Amino acid sequence: TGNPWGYGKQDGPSVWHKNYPVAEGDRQSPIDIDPHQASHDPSLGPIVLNYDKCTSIKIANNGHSVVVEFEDSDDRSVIQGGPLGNPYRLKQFHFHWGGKDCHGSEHTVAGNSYASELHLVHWNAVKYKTFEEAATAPDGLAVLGIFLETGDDHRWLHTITDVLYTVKFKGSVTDFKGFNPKCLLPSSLHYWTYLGSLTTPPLHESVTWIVVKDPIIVSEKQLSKFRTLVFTGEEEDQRTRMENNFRPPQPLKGRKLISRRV
Ligand code: SG4
Ligand code: ZN
Repeated sequence: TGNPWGYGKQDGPSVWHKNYPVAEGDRQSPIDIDPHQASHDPSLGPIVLNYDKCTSIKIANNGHSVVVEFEDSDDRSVIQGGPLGNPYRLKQFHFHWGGKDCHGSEHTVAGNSYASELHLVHWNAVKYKTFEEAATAPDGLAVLGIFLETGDDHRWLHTITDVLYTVKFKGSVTDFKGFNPKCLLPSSLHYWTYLGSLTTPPLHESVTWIVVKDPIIVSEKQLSKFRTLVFTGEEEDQRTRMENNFRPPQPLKGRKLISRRV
């Protein structure tokens, strides 16, 4: 459907507003998180992840990122608590990353980027019938953001990086069953939360963002495997490496950023 968009000079974040005017809206994401601006809300509870019987189905290259999709016909895998009024179902997770380790995350913290950011996308199946319906509603989606920082090898990320060669090209899909994303989360889930949007077109202002403060550590070698993917399809002559698939921070426009410590 619709208009081609990407992360290049011609089709990147700076021109998205031409086809998607909401790009200049009042609750766009990502943002720069200024920890000193965040108000601490003692009534905000912990995030609870119920991913125990988690059913991943497949991994795919959609031409913008690598996505792991989940069976979401019931409440087997949900996020609840924190700012959320009810459980939200896990639909998929994907990553954003840079061409170099000095950038790649979408959210920044006090102006600093991480090498990559993992997004676990959930939808409000209590209020809405389908993901598509939820994706346009102000309280339709909840995305859990996890920063990736380079250091030692991550014990579980290889489960994903080992299959990336099977989804090198846009449109490729591989079975990926029984993966529980809990293994990719840091031990503490202290977070910042604010109301925002999808960070890619159609940029719907439907996301309750929950950005986890502690990063996970992954090696440069593990991260470099993401850069073996390409944005383009197998038949296309021009191959462009999939990297720098992140949107830069957008204006806060008076929004409140709330922090949850222990
Ligand atoms: C990435 O492009 C994902 O591949 C998309 O997932 C996702 O779209 C998009 O990012 C925006 O999500 O958490 N970064 S974000 O705001 O989840 C949606 C798919 O296209 C609608 C499956
Ligand atoms: Zn994302």
